Amino acid sequence: MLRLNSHTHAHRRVHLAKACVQWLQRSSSTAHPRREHTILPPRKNALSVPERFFTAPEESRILRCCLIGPTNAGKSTLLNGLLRSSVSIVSEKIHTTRENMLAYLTEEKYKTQVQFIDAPGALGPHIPAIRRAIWDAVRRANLALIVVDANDKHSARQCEQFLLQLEAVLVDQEKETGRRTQTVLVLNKVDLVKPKAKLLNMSEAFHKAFRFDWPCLMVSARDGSGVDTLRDWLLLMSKPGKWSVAPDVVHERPPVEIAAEIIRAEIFNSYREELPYIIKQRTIGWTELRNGDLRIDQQLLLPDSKRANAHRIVTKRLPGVCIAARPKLAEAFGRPVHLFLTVGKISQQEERDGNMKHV
Ligand SMILES: Nc1nc2c(ncn2[C@@H]2O[C@H](COP(=O)(O)OP(=O)(O)OP(=O)(O)O)[C@@H](O)[C@H]2O)c(=O)[nH]1
Ligand SMILES: [Mg+2]
Repeated sequence: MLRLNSHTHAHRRVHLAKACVQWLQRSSSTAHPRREHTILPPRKNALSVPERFFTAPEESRILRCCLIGPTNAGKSTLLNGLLRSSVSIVSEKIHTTRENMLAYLTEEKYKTQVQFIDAPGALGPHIPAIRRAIWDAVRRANLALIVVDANDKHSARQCEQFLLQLEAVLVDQEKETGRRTQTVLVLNKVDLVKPKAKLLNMSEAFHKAFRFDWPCLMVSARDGSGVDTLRDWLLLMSKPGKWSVAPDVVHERPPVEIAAEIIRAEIFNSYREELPYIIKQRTIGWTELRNGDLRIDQQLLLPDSKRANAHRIVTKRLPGVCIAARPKLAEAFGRPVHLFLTVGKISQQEERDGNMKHV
C-alpha cells in the first residue's frame, strides 16, 4: 500500500515537473514580447489603486468634504497638502482643474476616512459644465471648504455673486433633502499677506457677506502652515459612517488618466494664453518594455481650425514638455518612463462635440 502510494506520488511529481517545464517553455516565449499594450496599475512608489474588498474597522467614521472657491485660489495645492501626496494638478493658470476629482485621506489610528472632492474653480469664464461640477460637489459633501486667495484684496467683493449662488444651492438642498452642507471659509496664501492684521479684515468682510457655519481657518498650502491643523480639524468633523474605499486608496483614477494629468500640468506650464485650454490629449500607446520601463505615447491634438502658427508653437515646445513630465511620471509610476509626444489634429466632429476631457 505504502509502495503504491510512493509510486503514485513519484508519478505525480514527474507529471507535475513535466507540466512545469511545458509551462515555462510556453511562457518564456511570451514573457518578454517586444511590446505589450497592456495597461497595468502603477508599481511601488506609485499612487495607490483601489481595492475591491477591504475590512473597515468597527465604529468607522467618514467625512465628505469639497474644496470650492475662485479659480487659482490654491484648492488643488491645499488638497495635495492635506493628502501629503501630489494627486491633483496645480498651475498658475486659471481653470487648471476642469472636473471634480475624488481623493481619500484615511487615518486608521482615528478610524476615520475623509473623502475629498476637488472642484474646478469659480469666477472664471462662464462654463456651464464647470458650474454644474461645483454645485454637484457641494451637494455631495457634508462640509464645503470655501478656499479663497487671501492675497487678493478684492476677493470678498468678487465672491459676492458666487456666495449668493452658493446660498441658493444650499437652500434648495435643504428643501429637497432636509440636509444642508456645512461651510467654512479657508483663507489660503497667507504667506503672501503682510501685515497679518489684513487677514482679520478679510475674514470679517466674508462673514458679513455669507453665513458660514464655522470660524475662518487660515493656511498657506504652499509652505504648509496651518495645513496640519486643518487636517486634524477635518478628522474631528467626521461622523460615524462606512468607509468608501480601502485605507490605502488615495484616489481611483486609472494609470492612463494619471499620466494624462501629469502631462497636462506641463502643458499648462509650457504654453500660454488659450493653448493649454484647446489642446486635447490622446494616449496612443502604453507599452511595458522588456527591462521594466514604461513607454507612453501621447498625441497633443489641436483643432483643425487653428492656424499653422499654433501647431508650430506646440511642436517647438514639445521637447520641453517631455523633459519636464518624465521625472514626474517616473515618480508616479515608480520606474523610468519614456514619454513620446507628437502633435495631431482634432477632427471637426470632436471639435463640435466640445468635450473638454482627455480623449
Ligand atoms: N504663495 C502661495 N501660492 C500658492 C499657495 N497655494 C497655491 N499657490 C499657487 O497658486 C496657484 C494656483 O494653485 P492651484 O492649486 O492650481 O489653484 P486652484 O484653486 O486649484 O485653481 P483651479 O484648479 O484653476 O481652480 C499655483 O501657482 C500655486 O502654486 C499658497 O499658499 N501660497
Ligand atoms: Mg485646481
